[in-house]
Amino acid sequence: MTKLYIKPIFPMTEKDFLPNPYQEFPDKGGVSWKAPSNIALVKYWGKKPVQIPANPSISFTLDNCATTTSLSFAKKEKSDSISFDLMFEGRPKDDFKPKIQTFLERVERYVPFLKAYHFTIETSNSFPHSSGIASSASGMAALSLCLMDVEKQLDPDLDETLFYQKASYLARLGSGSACRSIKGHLVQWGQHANIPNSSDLYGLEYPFEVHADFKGYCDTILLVHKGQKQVSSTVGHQLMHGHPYAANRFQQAFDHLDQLKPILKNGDLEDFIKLVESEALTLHAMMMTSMPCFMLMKPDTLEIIQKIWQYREETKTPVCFTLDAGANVHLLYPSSEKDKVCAFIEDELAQHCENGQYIHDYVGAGAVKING
Ligand code: 2P0
Repeated sequence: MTKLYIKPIFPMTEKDFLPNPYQEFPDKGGVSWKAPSNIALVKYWGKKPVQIPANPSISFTLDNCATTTSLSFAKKEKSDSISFDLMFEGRPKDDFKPKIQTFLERVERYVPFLKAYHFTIETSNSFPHSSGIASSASGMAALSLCLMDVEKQLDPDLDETLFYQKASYLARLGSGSACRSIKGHLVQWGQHANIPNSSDLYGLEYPFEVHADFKGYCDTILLVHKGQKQVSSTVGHQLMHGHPYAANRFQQAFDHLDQLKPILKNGDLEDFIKLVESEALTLHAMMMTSMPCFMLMKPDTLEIIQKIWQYREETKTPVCFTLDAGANVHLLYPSSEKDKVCAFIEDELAQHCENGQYIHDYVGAGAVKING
C-alpha cells in the first residue's frame, strides 16, 4: 500500500522559512514599514538558544508607539559579506550597528539576498528615544518587514500568510518580543498545548474569541524613569538559568494563558486585572530574586501602583497596571473610562513621572507598509 505524505500546514518548522529560489534581482530599490511596540500581559522572561522562549506569552499590540524604518538597497560588485549604513532619526548611528549586524548574520540563511546588496537603513521612533520604552521590539519588527518586502520582490509568488509569519520569525531572531509586533490587537507567542498552532518560532494572532472591550483598550505609559536601565533584558533573561523559582514561574505563565481564555472571551475585568497585575509583579519578583539580584522599579513606580490600587478601591474604576522591564508603568483601562482616568492621571499620577511626561496609547491593528 502506498503511503500518502500530506505536508502538515502547522506547526511551521525552521525549514519552512527557507526561501524559494529567487526569480529576479532588481538592481536597486527601497521599502518602508511602520511597526508598533507591544505590551505583554503574560510576560516572556527566560529563553533557550536561539531565541526560544522558556514560556509562552501574550501581548497587546500598541498603536502610537512605533518605529518607522526605510530600507534602500543597491546591488554591489562583491557579494561576500553583509554591508549596511544605519541612520537613526536622520543621523548616522554607529552604536546600534553591532546589534543589527548580529541580527542580519542570524537571518542571512533565511533571506540569502542579503550579501547581494548594500543596504541603507533609516529608522525613527514616534516616542522619545530616551523614554525608556523599548524600541527593540518595534525596531526589529519594522526591519524584518522591510526584509520580507524585499524578498517579495525577488519571489512575487510569496504567500501573504507566510510573509507575515516569516516576518515574525525573523523579528524573533532579532529580539524575542519583536515577534509580537507584526500583527494586531492580541498576539500570542510560544508553544502551548491548549492553543492550536501556537509556536516558539513566531507570534500568532490570538485565535480565540476576544470581547469587544479589549479591542480599543487604552494603555497610558507613565514615564517614571527615562534613563538607561541598570540591567538589560538580555542579562535578565540569562539570570533565569538556574533561578530558584524558574520552573514554577514558567508553569505559572502556561496556566495564566489558560486562565486568560475565558477572561478575554467574557470581558471579565476583575479577573483580568488580578492576572495582569500578578504577571507584572512576578516579572519584577524574578528580577529581585535572581542571583545577582536587581531591581528596576523606582520609588515613583511604587507610589503610582499604590495610588492605582487606592483609586480602584474608592471609585470601582477597572483600571490596572502592568510593567515592562523598567520603571515605567503601563496604565491599562477600557476606552469607556478614558475621561475619568485621564483626570486621575493629571491630578494624581503625572507628578510621579519624569518632567510630568506620559504617552497615551491604545490597542492597535499591527504593522503597516508605508508607500514612499
Ligand atoms: C515581554 N520583556 O514579554 C518581556 C516582559 C520585558 C518584560 O521581552 O533578549 O527585548 O531581545 O529576546 O524581547 C524584553 O526582552 O529580549 C521582554 P531579547 P526582549 O515583553
